[in-house]
Amino acid sequence: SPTYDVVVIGLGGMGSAAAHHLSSRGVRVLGLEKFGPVHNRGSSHGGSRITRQSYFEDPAYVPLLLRAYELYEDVERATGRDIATLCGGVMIGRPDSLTVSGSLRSAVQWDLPHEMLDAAGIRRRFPTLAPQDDEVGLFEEKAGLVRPENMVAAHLQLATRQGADLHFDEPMTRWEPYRDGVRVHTAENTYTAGHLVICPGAWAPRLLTDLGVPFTIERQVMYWFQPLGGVRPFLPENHPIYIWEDADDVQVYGFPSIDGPELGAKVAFFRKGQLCTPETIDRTVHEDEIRAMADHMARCIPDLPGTFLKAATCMYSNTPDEHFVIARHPAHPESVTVACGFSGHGFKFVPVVGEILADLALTGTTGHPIGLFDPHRLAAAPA
Ligand code: PYC
Repeated sequence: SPTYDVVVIGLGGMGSAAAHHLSSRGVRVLGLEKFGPVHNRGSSHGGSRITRQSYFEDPAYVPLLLRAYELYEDVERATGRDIATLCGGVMIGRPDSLTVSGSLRSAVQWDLPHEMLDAAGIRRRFPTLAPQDDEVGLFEEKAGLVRPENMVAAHLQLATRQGADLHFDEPMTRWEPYRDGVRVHTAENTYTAGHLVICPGAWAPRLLTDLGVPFTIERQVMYWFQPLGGVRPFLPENHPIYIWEDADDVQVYGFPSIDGPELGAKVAFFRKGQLCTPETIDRTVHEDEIRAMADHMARCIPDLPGTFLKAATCMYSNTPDEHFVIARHPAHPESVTVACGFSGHGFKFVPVVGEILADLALTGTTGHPIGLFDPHRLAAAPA
């Protein structure tokens, strides 16, 4: 059977970056993906993902973001693809909301450039935004968006250029320990390798049954609206990305108009989707969902929900604490590395996760600070 140093399972955001970083270090890499290249069946599609550094989830993410930003530029330079647009971003809510207070905590702890705006300041700076009088915003000029399809395509292109074998429409059916490494089976072939890197996305509950992490897979909907009066005020030179938390802790996030006037601008709820599986997800977006989003946005960006244009679904793979899992697999520490549970906020980290996975697969350790992502924190307590 064909032999590799490392087999990477899943060539979405994380797996494509792992294939790139591993092959850039001269090892023989096989990537296996159950769908085609740059597909829209998982969590790495939809044209845009937020990127930001004043990270409300935890200041421990900040050094990884600083490295991710460097790598966006490397990938852009190496492929000529448009990866990141740093149009600025504003995190809005009451001062004690997680979105605002958590962002401020990271900004202060890491001395990141930022500006606090009161409601009048937000309205003055960004006339499309209509905050309540008791809402404030943390503005970060280095926030913006990354383009998921371009990022995945770029990493696949670089991995191929560096000699990786990437097989699409070839799902892994099972794997087993074999000699000092692993044996990986597909319907077409059996491969042996020294190490396996599993980047399962929403397929984590099925592919990582022995990890001990109770993942929940959540259906999410992205909406595109044509703003009243057209996209001009929504172009990236005029409009930031935003995450906006209301008094009921509901967060929405949205983007400037980046894909041409006919595609308007994209907005989505952050979390609160229905539980699903990749096999059973309802990919139809229903009238009542569209109305709920239009009504919500009418209160904060009144011009945005002019005309509904289109919607698409994707999936979050949540861990109980919404922090990632990136580690050697506790049950197979010599032969398997995992990256999963990105909980709806992982895509911006794609290039640095690729670098970390290459470190872990090849040396068992990394210089990046990944203590927060240890799966042992989530192991079920003994009964
Ligand atoms: O990763 O910044 C993020 C994000 C916001 C909403 C969904 N993901």
